[in-house]
Amino acid sequence: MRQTQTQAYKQEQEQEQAQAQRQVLADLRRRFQAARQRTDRLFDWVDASAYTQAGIPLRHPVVFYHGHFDAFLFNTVFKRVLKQASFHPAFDDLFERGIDPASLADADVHARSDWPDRATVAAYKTEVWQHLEALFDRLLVDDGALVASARLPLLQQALWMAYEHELMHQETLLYIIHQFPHAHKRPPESYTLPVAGPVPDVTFQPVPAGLAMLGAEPGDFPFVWDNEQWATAVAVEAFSMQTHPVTHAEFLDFVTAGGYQTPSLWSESAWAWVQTAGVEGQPKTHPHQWFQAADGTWQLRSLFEDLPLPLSWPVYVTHAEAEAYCRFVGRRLPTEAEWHRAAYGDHADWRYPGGAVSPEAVGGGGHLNFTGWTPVPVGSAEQPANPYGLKDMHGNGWAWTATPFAPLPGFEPSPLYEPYSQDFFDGAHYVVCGGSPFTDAQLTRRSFRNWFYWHYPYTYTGFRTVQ
Ligand code: AVJ
Ligand code: FE
Repeated sequence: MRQTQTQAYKQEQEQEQAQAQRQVLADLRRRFQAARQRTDRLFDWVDASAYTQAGIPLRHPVVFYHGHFDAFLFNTVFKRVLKQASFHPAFDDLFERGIDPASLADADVHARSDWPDRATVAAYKTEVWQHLEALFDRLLVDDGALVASARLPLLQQALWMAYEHELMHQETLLYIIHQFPHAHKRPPESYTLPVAGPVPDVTFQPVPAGLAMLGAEPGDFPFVWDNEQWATAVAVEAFSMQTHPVTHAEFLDFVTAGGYQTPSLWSESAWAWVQTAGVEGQPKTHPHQWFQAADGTWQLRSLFEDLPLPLSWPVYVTHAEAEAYCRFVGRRLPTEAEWHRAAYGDHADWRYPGGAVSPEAVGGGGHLNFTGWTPVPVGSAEQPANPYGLKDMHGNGWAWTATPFAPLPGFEPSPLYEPYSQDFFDGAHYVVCGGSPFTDAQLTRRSFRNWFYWHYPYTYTGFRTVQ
């Protein structure tokens, strides 16, 4: 009697667990579908001639990214975890990994004239997608054995990984598309003229000494990348942080004061870079997306049109330029821990910006999540709560930190994707925090970490100073 009661209880528990499991999977399926709809729209913005061109000379052409999303999904979920045979091994390989070569000569090694055409890539994508839908059908409807199998946790991790990989590459794709001449792009119907706004005064907010929490505890989120493992408390001294990100107006002072011509403001390697990083290998004299019109006025190459430099928008620059600016004004970049302290204060329980409990709840705060097609005047977007009155901590541009990207204590490369983080623990990549207009809210969970190479000029990354 007792025995059967225990059994019944166990069975009931197992059923409940399976039910909860199915809900997580159903939620993930919805996320995938929404992400895919957005992805399809983004690729529609580029015309046929741009499709086979590299918007960024050191990167693959657009066609690579079109296939990469799906090759990554197929390789990770179906080949690695489910040990399924490939239906197109050549494409799985061709589209497997992006490139990050150091020079144009190295990039030539990867150059090829025989990229498959758009319809062929689209057919491959459709077939991978059918695999994914069939897998979700098995998981959600008719394959109890797979749901109960020991492989489920790894499978679920692989699915999340492919999903977040797609979200990240939506942003990559955006800053690549950004580089194409406007004639090759078609703005979405929702595109509206960018907004202007007042330039705020440069002010600072005190952030008291205390603990910053980096990384996640196991179980905090359904999925974290290897570099978020594991939670680490870092003691931070008191400091003051700039209320808003540095604006175009502030950075223009640096440009007109001769910042790009003053070696003492740059590290030795940054100065060497400035000497050749301009147009056609000339000295660099301004941020990547700026240019001077014939009458000398400063213009911004925005995603879909050129604009007179919007002075109230955040400036996007490399780490080298951000550091030079800091020397110019006698301030410095925050460390990763300082940035976290400033964003979350003593709110140990905040999982997402402003205490939101889910990425959906973040949707209403911060200029994030593809809600617009340009940056906005600093501090003008609806803001998630911040304990110190800081604006645009999340959204309107990633923020450089002074911290080289490095593992947290407890780091292990993920067996699903070993090189993901560890290839970049090289002292030349720096942590960036927050998010840009083209960052999905999913990627704003507290423990998420992003990074870029110190003189990579294309991303939607600015900075704010501390003192
Ligand atoms: C984490 C955004 C720096 O874009 O290079 C995508 C993400 N890695 N595919 C990048 C990534 C491999 C990565 N970042
Ligand atoms: Fe990738």
